[in-house]
Amino acid sequence: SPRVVTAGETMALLRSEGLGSLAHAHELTLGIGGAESNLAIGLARAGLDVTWVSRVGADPLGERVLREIRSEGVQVRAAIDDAAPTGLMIKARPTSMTTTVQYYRAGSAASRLSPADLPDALLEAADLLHVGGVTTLLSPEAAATVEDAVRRARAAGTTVSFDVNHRPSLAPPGGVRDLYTRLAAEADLVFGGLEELALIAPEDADPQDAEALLHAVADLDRRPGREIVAKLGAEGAMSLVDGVLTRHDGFAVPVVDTVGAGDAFVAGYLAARLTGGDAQARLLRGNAHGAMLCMSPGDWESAPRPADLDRFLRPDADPVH
Ligand code: KDG
Repeated sequence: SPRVVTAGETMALLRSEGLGSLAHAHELTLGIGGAESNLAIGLARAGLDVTWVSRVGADPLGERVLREIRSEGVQVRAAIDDAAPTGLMIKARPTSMTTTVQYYRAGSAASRLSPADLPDALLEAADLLHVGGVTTLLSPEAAATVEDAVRRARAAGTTVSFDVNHRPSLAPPGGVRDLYTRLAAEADLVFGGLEELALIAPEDADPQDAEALLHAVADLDRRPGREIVAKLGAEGAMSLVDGVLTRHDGFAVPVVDTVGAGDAFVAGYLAARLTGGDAQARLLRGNAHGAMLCMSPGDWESAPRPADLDRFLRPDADPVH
């Protein structure tokens, strides 16, 4: 099956199950989360061959991160860094309608990701490299790692996928427009929400106009076959490929937690693309993976296997299997 490589930070994740401020929570549940490993797990469950590159601290949380990701069938190429800790993230639900995320990741092991962490020949042998904006915000070295990975992949003819996946709270004072625009121009696939696409479109672009944004991002580099995909949340998604616009409505589901849905969308989209699905099939599968992720609290745990996806898409079919 096609080989995918991705790189990024995965943190230990503490989540309060109850409602209310962390100032009064008594219990937290321990898990893990990270945009690129969320995606890698989604692809592994879809049956694809996927490698995740990272760095964790020489600590029990790092051990937890690596064990969980490995146990999902993702190939892990992670350095264990004894000079920096594994990052941490805390998710709380102050009210039934709000989720907050707090990071303890400055100076983390993964923020020390460097171009030398990308194993020789790995990108060259892959079919697709996936990177995201958040990694570029961890440190200048992590940003250089992403740029180097993209350069190496392109030189080898490996398809490059870029999810803008911006985190305003981590953005440097100088802004991100130049770096994101450069990565988007080099990428064969670009994913983003409307506000994220507006970050890489010309500054006068209307952030409400999905179609105009898709065209603006496509115009960053006009080589044929580039796919620009707008993630529209509950509304579904829209793609522009060689001037052809395709749209697919989202699935209406009861939402528990949207964190991780964007990563699940990209995993579904890429899984369909790598297994020969057309533009409609890619958007449909992206939407389905995203919707399924929203129905339970974890950032990746409800990523579907093919049988789960089948049951979701055909809820009236015989449940016995
Ligand atoms: O996209 C989901 C992610 O937000 C989460 O799992 C952790 O990578 C993460 C981040 O930086 O927020």
